[in-house]
Amino acid sequence: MRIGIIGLPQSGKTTLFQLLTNNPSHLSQKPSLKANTGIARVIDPRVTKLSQIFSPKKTTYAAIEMLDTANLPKSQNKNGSSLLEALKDVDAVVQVVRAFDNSSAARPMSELAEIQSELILADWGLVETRLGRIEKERAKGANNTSAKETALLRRFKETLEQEQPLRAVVLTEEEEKLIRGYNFLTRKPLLIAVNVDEEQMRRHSYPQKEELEDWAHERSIPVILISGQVEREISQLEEPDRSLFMADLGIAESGIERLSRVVYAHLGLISYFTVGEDEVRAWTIRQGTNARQAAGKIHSDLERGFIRAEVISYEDFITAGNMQKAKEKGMLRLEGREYIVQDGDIISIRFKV
Ligand SMILES: Nc1nc2c(ncn2[C@@H]2O[C@H](COP(=O)(O)OP(=O)(O)O)[C@@H](O)[C@H]2O)c(=O)[nH]1
Ligand SMILES: [Mg+2]
Repeated sequence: MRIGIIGLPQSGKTTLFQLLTNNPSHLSQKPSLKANTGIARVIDPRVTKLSQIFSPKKTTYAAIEMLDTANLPKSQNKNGSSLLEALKDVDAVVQVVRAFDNSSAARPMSELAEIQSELILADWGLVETRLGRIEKERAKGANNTSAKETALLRRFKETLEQEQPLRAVVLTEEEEKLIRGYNFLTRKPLLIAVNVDEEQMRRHSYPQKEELEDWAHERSIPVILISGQVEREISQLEEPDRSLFMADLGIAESGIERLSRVVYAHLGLISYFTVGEDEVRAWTIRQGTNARQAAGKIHSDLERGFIRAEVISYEDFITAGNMQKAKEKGMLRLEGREYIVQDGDIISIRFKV
């Protein structure tokens, strides 16, 4: 899982990136021209709780690879190729927009629209180049792009020329396969993180809020409020001060937790857990994954030699208190390879190789 953070210079991308990846390096005051990648732990309170119960040697939270895109100079960015290159293999895009005010008045909706137009332009450039190449090939009598693909690219071109993202185009599974290799930016799932200050967080309000929310709602794009400044303070506090500060702001979880939760929901991802004295660990899978495929996440041997999965839901386990009691209460189920793994399942795989 790889997520690209985009946004205008000074919107708070690097701040968010460093908070997510726990990067202790000095938070830069200057716009950076280079891209950074790092690993963000998915803070799941269930993993924390399981770790308290099992006291394992190792606790492993799920991880998301984050990419902090550089502030590309406009000249380099004209045809969008650098942006395309940078975001080619991300699974989703988070756009940070600045609502907090430092020098000039913040205009988050305008920022959002500006960057989204750039993405549309980048995809348009890609389609245009590809169609041009197809034309050339055709002129030479050596056309090896299918009529279906060509028609689809033309349809995409029209969509983009109407300033619509490719996400708006409904595709069949076959069409989806045809264009997978292009990695179009405006087909990737998008999330918006509005970077607010403490006061805006408290009031749940910021400039252009209604406009931005309507825009996002029409497109089924999630919007989350985040505050670089507040997150920094939260991350530096110890319990119980941390909880008190968050309660005072009227928030139940940190922006980092909120962001991971929304990313998971929006991308159709869930977690299952493995537990024991050695390790308590979260595994990320797509909704609808069966037990055998889920076992393959851990090791291919477990998928190949899969016999059964011993399953208990997180809630049942917490109710029971420990595995022995859960067993006595008949809460542990034996499931076959076709069992669809549920979010929060605690699983032990029986296998033979
Ligand atoms: N007041 C305030 N300043 C912030 C917040 N988030 C980031 N900043 C500051 O805004 C500036 C730009 O942030 P940065 O993360 O470098 O933006 P980038 O150019 O998008 O990577 C830095 O000086 C940050 O310290 C916030 O929530 N509130
Ligand atoms: Mg930056």
